[in-house]
Amino acid sequence: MKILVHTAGSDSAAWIDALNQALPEAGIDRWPAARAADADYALLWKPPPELVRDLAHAKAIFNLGAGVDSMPELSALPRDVLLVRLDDAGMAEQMIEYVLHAVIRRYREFDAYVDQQREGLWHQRSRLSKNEFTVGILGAGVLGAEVARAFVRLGFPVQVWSRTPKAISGVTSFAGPQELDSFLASTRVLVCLLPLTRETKDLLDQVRLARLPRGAYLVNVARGAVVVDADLLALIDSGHLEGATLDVFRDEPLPKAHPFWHHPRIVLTPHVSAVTRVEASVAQISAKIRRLEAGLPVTGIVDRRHGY
Ligand code: NDP
Ligand code: OXD
Repeated sequence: MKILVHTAGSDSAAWIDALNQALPEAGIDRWPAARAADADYALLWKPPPELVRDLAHAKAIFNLGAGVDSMPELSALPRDVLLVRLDDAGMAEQMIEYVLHAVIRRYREFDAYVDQQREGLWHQRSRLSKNEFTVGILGAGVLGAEVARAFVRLGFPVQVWSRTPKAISGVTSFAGPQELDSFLASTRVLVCLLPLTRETKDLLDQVRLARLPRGAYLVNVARGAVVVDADLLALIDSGHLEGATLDVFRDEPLPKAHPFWHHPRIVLTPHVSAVTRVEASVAQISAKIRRLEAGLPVTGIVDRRHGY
């Protein structure tokens, strides 16, 4: 069995070592040193189009992340080459930590207390009501559902919006474009965990963001292009939105001149909310390769009609 690895410039040695340990019977090589056309399986992150085109005879391509938006030529890939994304693989726990921090920082008004400290001001602010602090999560898949459960455990009202309805204990489900407006109108902190697809690109524009109640807050940990930057900035500057925590951007690294960098109401991080972990990912992928070799089904297959 031949396995090809391409990690888009980041060091592939750790991946190759972990794969050699997990699948000692396989031949593991880097692209372009090895030919893509000979590979049975490929582990890829941000591959160039010519690499994907040459994998027409592979059994499966494993995307080294949850989002497949950077996988080029999805439509050109033959239907019988499975495209498999990472299911959690250690990312849900990281995502929960990040989003809990961002939401609780806002809910418990830590930034206001930092300002008060700078002014030498001892003032106990009246507590915001948790019952009115509804956390609305766009996307209730592998990561969104886990983040929703974490907020339920802390006693927040939680609602999710997805393509198909969900039954998650303690969570109100909204589904489809027809229910988006009512979901937004009843959300106090909006957490975006949607994949970037034809349908979700630019979804959070002026009209959608303005449906959020005055004082709402945005946490985007999915993909930058789901949000229209200028519309977000205009709504924060007009006072309709309180601010945003952003981990992902339309262009990454975020260009130096982008107004997000120095905006007083925006907290940003460089795409770190949930990073791919080599060991957990190789354990998941190697178990899936063994299942596929045994003719068994695997989870995490990307539905190319929907693009995620
Ligand atoms: P999943 O595919 O498991 O979940 C996607 C969710 O989005 C599903 O609930 C799906 O609905 C919903 N959805 C997709 N399209 C639409 C639509 N048009 N309308 C309404 N709902 C829609 O993905 P994950 O939870 O694993 O990951 C989500 C995203 O998070 C990734 O695609 C990636 O972009 C991002 N990510 C970011 C990371 C970071 O470090 N910043 C790390 C990891 C992931 P349904 O359930 O009905 O199919
Ligand atoms: C992912 C990511 O999609 O790291 O996994 O953004």
